[in-house]
Amino acid sequence: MKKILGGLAVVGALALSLTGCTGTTGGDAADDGLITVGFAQTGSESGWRSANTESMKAAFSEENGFKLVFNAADNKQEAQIAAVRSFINQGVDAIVIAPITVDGWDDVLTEAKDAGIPVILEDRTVSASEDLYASWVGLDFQKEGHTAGEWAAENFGSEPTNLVVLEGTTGSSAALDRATGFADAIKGTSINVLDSQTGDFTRDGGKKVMEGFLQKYGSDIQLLFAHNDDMGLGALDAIKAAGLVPGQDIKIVTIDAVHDGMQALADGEFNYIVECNPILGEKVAAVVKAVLAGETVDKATIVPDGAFTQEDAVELLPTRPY
Ligand code: GZL
Repeated sequence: MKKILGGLAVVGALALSLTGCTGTTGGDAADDGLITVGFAQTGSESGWRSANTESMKAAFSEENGFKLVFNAADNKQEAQIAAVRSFINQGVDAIVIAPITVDGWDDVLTEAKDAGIPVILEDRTVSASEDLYASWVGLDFQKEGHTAGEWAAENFGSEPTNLVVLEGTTGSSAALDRATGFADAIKGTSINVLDSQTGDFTRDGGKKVMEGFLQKYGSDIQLLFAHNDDMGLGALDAIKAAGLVPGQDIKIVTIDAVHDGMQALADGEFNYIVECNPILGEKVAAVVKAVLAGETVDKATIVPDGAFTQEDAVELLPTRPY
């Protein structure tokens, strides 16, 4: 009897795998009717990242038809690539990646393609060929940088002004494109870039690099551009420790508009913030479902951003969603 049951078990498994009900690769729903999605997040480096993760987990819920396998890579690309390989081996139905850096993705994206698992990028993007991913839901980082640079040019471009820059994660599309946009906007003005270094998008990184800038340039620094709020918030500690008043002695422009950044703006410690919307979950989930349904999707979906003054922050802070 045992032998026959074993035989029946083999036939059963064969039938299941042929009907694609085993959650195998190729976009079939898992046994429980849910779409299994592996999400490779960068890590938890900033307030923006926390809001983005919260948005993604809310959208990729069981109520919405998903089983989410989540990994945060501690801002290390090799860990993020390992997570994607693990998703491929698990035979998920789709993979979502918030790629830490633009380069280094061709091999693992090719492996996902060969396994028949579609990849959707969210937030940042990659330099790999577009045929290696189904779609990207993100933001116009170059425009964000340009908007910050236009504010700097309009307010400080006519007089010699010394600027320092806290760059985001080296090699990330957000840092690369924000730097390009900002530089374009201040070209031909009297703004002089004293120094520019990465703070890796973290508060601690921003504080440490700003401490170094202050030791080197002291009160010669008149303007700070931080690629995200968190590095700007870390810089506040360094500026105050140096006996200077942020927002007055050193004017500060940042990008993101997360709650703590908008609070610093309302308090007069930041002078201008360009928004970078982290609430991408619903759009990404809709793209995943469309791709798995075989629908044609746009290669890129860009979510719009705003920009805020100190007066805007006082008015908007009470009702901001993140
Ligand atoms: C931008 C995102 C950046 C944020 C940072 O879309 O990739 O990474 O600006 C975050 O706060 O760490």
